[in-house]
Amino acid sequence: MELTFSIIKPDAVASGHTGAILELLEKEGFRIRGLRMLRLAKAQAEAFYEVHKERPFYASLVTFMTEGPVVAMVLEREDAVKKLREVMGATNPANAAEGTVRKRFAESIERNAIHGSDAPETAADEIPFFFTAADLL
Ligand code: FUP
Repeated sequence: MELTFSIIKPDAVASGHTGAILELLEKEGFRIRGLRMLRLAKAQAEAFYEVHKERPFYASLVTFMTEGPVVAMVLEREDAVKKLREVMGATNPANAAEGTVRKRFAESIERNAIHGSDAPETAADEIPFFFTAADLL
């Protein structure tokens, strides 16, 4: 079993899609090991997306990620990282496959409903941003 990290982003929480996304993830075989609703502080969003610091969309992405509550979660499944990326769909919802979270719920390449770690090493870095070992049940 593998762990991955995911965030239901402010667009999807505000539009009332939290429940539908959690249901889709559970139906795809993910077990929810940790779950928290929170509003990111600017410094938290900046740190979380530090890898994109030099990209032209960084400031706008940070503003978006702090505009309202998000739902952060730790998910467990066989091949969790790769499977979550499949279930999320392409970064740009215009390119996302039918049935994926982004095809169903994303508004744009920026307001794209969900984050998922892109590698097991990334998940190991991202999980401790929001969860301690004792939080994972
Ligand atoms: P992903 O892993 O699919 O979330 O995509 P990336 O790591 O490439 O990008 C992280 C986030 O940056 C995306 F979810 C949305 C945002 N982004 C933009 O706003 N514009 C872009 O051109 C690319 C990414």
